[in-house]
Amino acid sequence: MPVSRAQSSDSRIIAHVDMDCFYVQVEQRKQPTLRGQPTAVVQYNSWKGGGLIAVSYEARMFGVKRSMRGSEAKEVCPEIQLVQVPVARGKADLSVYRNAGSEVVSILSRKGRCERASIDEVYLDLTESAETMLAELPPHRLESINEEALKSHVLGLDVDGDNARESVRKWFLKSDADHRDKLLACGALIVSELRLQVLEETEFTCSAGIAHNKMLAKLASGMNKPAQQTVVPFLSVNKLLEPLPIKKMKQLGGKLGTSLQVDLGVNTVGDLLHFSEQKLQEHYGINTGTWLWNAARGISGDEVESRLLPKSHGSGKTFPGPRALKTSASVQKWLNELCEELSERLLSDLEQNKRIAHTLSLHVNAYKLNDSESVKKFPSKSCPIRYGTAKIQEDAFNLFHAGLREYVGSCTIKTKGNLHHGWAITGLSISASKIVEIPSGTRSISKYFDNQVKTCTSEKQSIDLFTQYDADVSYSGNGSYLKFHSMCPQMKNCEEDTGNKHFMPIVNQDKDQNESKDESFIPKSIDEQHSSFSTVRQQQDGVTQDILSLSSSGAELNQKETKIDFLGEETEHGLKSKEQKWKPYKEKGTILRYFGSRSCSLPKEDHDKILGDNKASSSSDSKVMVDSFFEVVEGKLPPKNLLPRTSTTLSGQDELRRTAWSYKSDEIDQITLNELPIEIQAEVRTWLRPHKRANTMKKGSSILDYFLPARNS
Ligand code: TTP
Repeated sequence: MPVSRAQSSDSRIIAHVDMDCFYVQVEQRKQPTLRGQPTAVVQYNSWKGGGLIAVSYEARMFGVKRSMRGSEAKEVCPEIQLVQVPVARGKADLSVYRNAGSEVVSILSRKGRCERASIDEVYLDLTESAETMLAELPPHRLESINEEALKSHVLGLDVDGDNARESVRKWFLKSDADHRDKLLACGALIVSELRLQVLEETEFTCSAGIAHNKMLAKLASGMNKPAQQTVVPFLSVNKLLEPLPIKKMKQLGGKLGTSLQVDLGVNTVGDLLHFSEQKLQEHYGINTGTWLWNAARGISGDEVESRLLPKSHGSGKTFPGPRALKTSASVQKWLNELCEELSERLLSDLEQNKRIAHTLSLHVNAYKLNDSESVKKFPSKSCPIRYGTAKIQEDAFNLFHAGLREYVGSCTIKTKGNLHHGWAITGLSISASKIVEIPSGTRSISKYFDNQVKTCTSEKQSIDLFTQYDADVSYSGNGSYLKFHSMCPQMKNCEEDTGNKHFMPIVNQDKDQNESKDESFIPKSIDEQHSSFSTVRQQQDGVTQDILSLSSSGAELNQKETKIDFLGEETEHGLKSKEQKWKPYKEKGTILRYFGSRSCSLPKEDHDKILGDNKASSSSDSKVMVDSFFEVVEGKLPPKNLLPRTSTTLSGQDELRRTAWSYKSDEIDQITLNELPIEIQAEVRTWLRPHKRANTMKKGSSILDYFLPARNS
């Protein structure tokens, strides 16, 4: 349900920019001979020429539509050029389009707060730039208005048929215009310039809407396409909204819109104006009622979020008709493909943007054989993400089985060999959401040490190490243990499941929006589905259990021990190893040298050599610690004689990791902290501040509950 937000000023200048026939433009840039020709991009599945997913404006003139298949398009437009979407892993590979979208975003973000809303759509908050322009060089003082701006459509403006541009020029130059209109005129000029820059730098055209809020800007951007922009002055809002079919409004395309039509007889936004706020609240609750009342009047307080990167990553595939998946093995095969792609994208997001995702979700479309009347949906499932392809694959498959159990009932899942009983899968989609930036602290600390530790032979390695370290610190169980081991720079090497479970505690976040156009099969509202899986524990200290219950190889894990890593419980082992942990500090004296010693420790070749030689290390303790870090990274256990001496009473890799990479923050000597630059000190203290976490876990709210046998089994 939409939520009414505090209204913000109607003097904001918001733009919505939408690329024109985006995938086609990307393909035309690759093959310039396609420019100006009727062209369409078709899906991977080549049945009947493949389904059209993007259609050029030239092809639209012949009546070609997105709903057609290639062969139908050929019938209405024989000269149409059909380009197949790139393919990888037996499915559409959208990376070229995503990257092209990023190019555009980087240009549009030059003039104001920028929110990437989908693969080819962006919202911009240009209020500040417009105000500056109005104060310094308002449009009426400009010598000329650029041609692109003069092609603007200004809603409500009386245009003189043949001389529309002259009418628009007068609107831009009107010195006694309403303040809001003057700001809009500035916004329109800025957007026209940005669109020209996009064209110049990327060769892509786009269309835009410029208004006082996101809702109106989005409505306007689609009104005049391609390569044009539409301005919505305050006084034209009602004229724009009244005739609009109710389902065309953002957030009213689904159930709520249908309910308005069916229950209240509302077919256009104008119809909605007849209902009082109170009446709407009676029907839909206080928040939604108020939201509807406002929306009908073009009032929306939604802010443009500052986000240049996608909020989630997803990979999906449909299996229509005879291609429906009917065996567990075939589901697993495809899930593996999808997870591999997802994992690669997560890693590149981590490497390029220093961002980590926290929630893995599986969405499935299915039907029951011999039960055509069943309307039960395959439930969507989520769990905390563990990085590494093999782990994501394992968790995704377990989520599938958890969903299947609910969908068909555990009694009917019995399989005989590879044969299933009673279900067919027509769509699979795996997504990663709740993506957060690794807090900037370590990144600037990394930069700091990057400059400081010039003698280091493996500087890059050390920086990576710090970055991962911070990722883990930020979400560690009780906030007082800093850990290095949960994520590793050479994440790819962690993929084989070695029994070293690298857990990612999850954090609560606002609901996400997925990039709905981004995948061949991504259910519309991942978020609704996330929320349907409300029993996923949204608290950090439950993660271990949750994942244990998901992991089919859970036997490899000692739940209690893993918890120690997260919760910082002090076991006998933990206490023993503490002495060892602090030795480098005492010996080296300062945090600076401590970090320096870590970063300068072992280049990878030396490390390999030491392992290869299987010799006891004569290096310092900190060197041993780096050795063990590499072991964890690579999923190998080092020769016993490379283990720190104090850990000989421990066994296995968990002990090794704990010995090497955990220490208690309250033992850090303030004097050593004081040796760091002021800004770094502040950041380090932020890490060290104990995080208070509410105990929000409800009884019966663990993933574990999903894996208990169904009651009726
Ligand atoms: P849209 O912005 O909806 O459409 P478009 O850019 O092709 O055309 P328009 O000029 O009318 O905006 O979608 C952006 C891209 O997303 C589109 O080029 C292809 C892809 N897409 C799909 O793959 N499947 C879909 O169902 C839709 C709607 C889009």
